[in-house]
Amino acid sequence: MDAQKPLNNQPPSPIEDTTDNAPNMGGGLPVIQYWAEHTLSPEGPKLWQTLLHKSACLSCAWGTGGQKGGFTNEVGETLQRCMKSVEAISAEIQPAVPLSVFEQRPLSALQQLTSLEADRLGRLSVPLIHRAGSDRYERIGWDEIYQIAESAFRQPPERVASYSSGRSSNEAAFLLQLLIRTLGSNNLADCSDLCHSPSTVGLKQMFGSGTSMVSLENLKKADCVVLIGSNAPANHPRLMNELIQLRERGGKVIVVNPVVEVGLVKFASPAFPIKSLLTGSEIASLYLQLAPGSDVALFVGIQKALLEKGLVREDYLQAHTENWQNVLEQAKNTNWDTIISTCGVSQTEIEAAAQIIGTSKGVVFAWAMGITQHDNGVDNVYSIANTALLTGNAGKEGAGTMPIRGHSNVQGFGSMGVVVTDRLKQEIQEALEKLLGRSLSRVPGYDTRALIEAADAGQIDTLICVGGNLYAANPDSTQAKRALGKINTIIYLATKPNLGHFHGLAQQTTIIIPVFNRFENPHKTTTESGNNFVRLNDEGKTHLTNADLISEVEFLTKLAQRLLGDYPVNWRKLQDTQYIRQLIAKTIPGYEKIGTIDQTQAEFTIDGRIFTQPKFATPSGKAKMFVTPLPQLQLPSAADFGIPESIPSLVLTLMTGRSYSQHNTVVYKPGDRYRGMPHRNCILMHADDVERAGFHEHQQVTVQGDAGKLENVEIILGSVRPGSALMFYPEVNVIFKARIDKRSGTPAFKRVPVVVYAG
Ligand SMILES: Nc1nc2c(c(=O)[nH]1)N[C@H]1C(S)=C(S)[C@@H](COP(=O)(O)OP(=O)(O)OC[C@H]3O[C@@H](n4cnc5c(=O)[nH]c(N)nc54)[C@H](O)[C@@H]3O)O[C@H]1N2
Ligand SMILES: Nc1nc2c(c(=O)[nH]1)N[C@H]1C(S)=C(S)[C@@H](COP(=O)(O)OP(=O)(O)OC[C@H]3O[C@@H](n4cnc5c(=O)[nH]c(N)nc54)[C@H](O)[C@@H]3O)O[C@H]1N2
Ligand code: SF4
Ligand SMILES: [Mo]
Repeated sequence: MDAQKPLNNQPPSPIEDTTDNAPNMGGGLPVIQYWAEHTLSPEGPKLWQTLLHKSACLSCAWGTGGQKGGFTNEVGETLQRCMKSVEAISAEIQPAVPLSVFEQRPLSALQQLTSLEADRLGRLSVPLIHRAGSDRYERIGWDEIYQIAESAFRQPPERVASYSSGRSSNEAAFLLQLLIRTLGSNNLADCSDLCHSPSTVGLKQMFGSGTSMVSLENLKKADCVVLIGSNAPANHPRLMNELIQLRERGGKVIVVNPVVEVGLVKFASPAFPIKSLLTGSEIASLYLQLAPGSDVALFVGIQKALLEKGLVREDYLQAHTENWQNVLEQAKNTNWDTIISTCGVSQTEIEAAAQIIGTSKGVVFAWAMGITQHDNGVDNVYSIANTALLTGNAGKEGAGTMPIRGHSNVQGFGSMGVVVTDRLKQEIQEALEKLLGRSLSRVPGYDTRALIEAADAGQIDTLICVGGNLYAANPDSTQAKRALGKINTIIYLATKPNLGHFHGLAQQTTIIIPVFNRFENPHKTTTESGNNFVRLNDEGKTHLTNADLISEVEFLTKLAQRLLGDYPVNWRKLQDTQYIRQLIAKTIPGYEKIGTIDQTQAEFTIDGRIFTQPKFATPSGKAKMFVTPLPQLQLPSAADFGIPESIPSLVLTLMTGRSYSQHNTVVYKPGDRYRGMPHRNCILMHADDVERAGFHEHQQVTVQGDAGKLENVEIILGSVRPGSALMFYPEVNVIFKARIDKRSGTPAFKRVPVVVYAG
């Protein structure tokens, strides 16, 4: 089916969309214009220097860059840096925030800043402290920092915690978990808890390995990609090159998304100036615009269609999987009406998808937040992987399951063991116990949501945040602020100021420690891409003059040494990061080659992750399949939100996510031109819904969830599925609490019930 033709009962594709000035394809000349503006500007030389620096791109986990040069991917193809990389670097090469900003502005003034304004203050360049009773941050010296930090961490282990975000290195991540675990705590919350945790949990149970089983090399051999719940044109732009090339070699792309993202219909890639840049390349061969949260129903439908068409590979299932009979039973017994009414996609379209999947030679199933950020996130992952297995598309070249990871080193953090107890690999646990000469604590530990709840209950004394923005990344910003405010001491390690530093203040002491970023660290570091490829990042230097920065590795080792002396390692020696790499080689399965990377400079694919044979890392070697109950997607009524019938209103399923120009909680530009949303306080709605409620485009409405409301929100018409809407985080996080997926701890950011009303 043609993606550009309107689908059954569905809104027209954005090609016909009349939204003011919205482009009719992703990428294209605006990207080149952005490149040109930035690389030719006064910051240009520094920007080029950084782009050419041998280190992995800061932005997403696609993992461009590294030893083969700043523009190279892991199979050696050049011209692979996208403008998101430039965006991220531009933010890091800003001048320092003048000290006067902190000395002269009370926190009440800094709290008025938007995310964009906070980021534009510049780079953090000196350590700062906020003491209870004071109305502002002030400069602090290192001796006092270490004294405060040391006494803050000398608390009962269950009352100390860390949070981390995947921009830092493997080396910092390894040290962080070693420090926290040696102290006897398992409270290692990480941004992945809010992100791909359902993928890790689900895939680990099914295949014995929680990451992508597809290498970039293998993706290039696929003839079909099913791209589910991902806005790759904005968030993983280099993946688009792979999709363009796949279409060119005759392959098919099936997109599954409640929003028709313009760049998934057509994308103009600067990497192919002649064939793609001006006219754009068609991406989706089939666009399935399902209801948010209904992916399990869609995939059970695809399984049913496969069964009915005789396209299920029973020989494969028999030989290489467990529990397949029950999965097939479920597909057989779930009737079409239930499937269609749940996901809202027609049987014809589901059958068309099944036909493509069942007859392609190699299918890669790739997904992002549209799949994981649901209260049945793990089921979503199972249902996709079940579909891969039913068609024999796991454990062979050019096929498999591929979670598209977020932050540039978020996967490295997981590999290094920055996870709560029940998600820690057995091998790492054993290696750490050997190193420590004792057992690790078996207390479960707090993941990110549990950490906020524990803090809110007054159960946390000390928190160290290695990057990130714990305050703004969480649902229910009011609760997040209150919870952080009950912690005695919070230590933030950060490169740039963000909302969390101003709103996430501890009860007694908040310290901000300015750190080097990846291309400035005085030592080599490593990172791991979402494709399981380990990058080596060269040492560098900062452009900041008179700055008092520290590396994350130096701070963590010094703190650890004060707290633990020489136990269980000589922490001071670890300031030379090659010793950390040697320790990693001995502790982390698949990472053996990192032990010699300083000598060989050889970047490598982690062993045991890429499956090109149907022999998986489970005890039996077989993939384990799981039955996936269909979700119940009822919405509350307006009355449940306390809105009387007399007020025109509409209850919708709100998806919350990123605009085109933001990196997570950090906004680079207010609008999203590809979705025609001119500023942050917009709601993207379908014309039918707007008409049904008696609203009109550009009207200002109130959007209310179960934790608060946003007023004067402008209605923008767009190609969202009727009954659903889209808004941007972090601003929207103030209005909802979010249900949590019990198995992974991940909040349902993509299915937030809200009521929209006039006034
Ligand atoms: N430029 C840039 N790059 C980034 C980031 C960034 O903020 N900016 N963030 C990084 C991080 S940490 C992450 S996790 C990734 C995020 O990358 P994505 O996952 O692509 O980002 P989101 O904006 O969360 O949007 C996901 C998509 O899911 C769709 N969706 C929503 N609900 C559903 C659903 O129920 N089912 C399906 N099938 N689809 C749904 C939305 O319409 C949207 O297109 O990007 C990484 N890269
Ligand atoms: N409503 C809603 N909420 C969401 C999501 C959603 O889709 N919808 N997505 C969730 C997802 S997928 C994620 S991953 C989280 C993101 O949550 P986080 O990872 O906690 O947030 P970021 O905005 O990525 O953190 C940005 C900050 O990291 C710091 N930083 C940058 N580089 C470095 C570095 O090299 N070292 C150190 N120490 N600090 C550095 C800077 O100070 C910067 O301000 O948000 C989650 N929240
Ligand atoms: S795709 Fe991701 S890793 Fe590659 S250059 Fe763009 S932002 Fe960086
Ligand atoms: Mo993420």
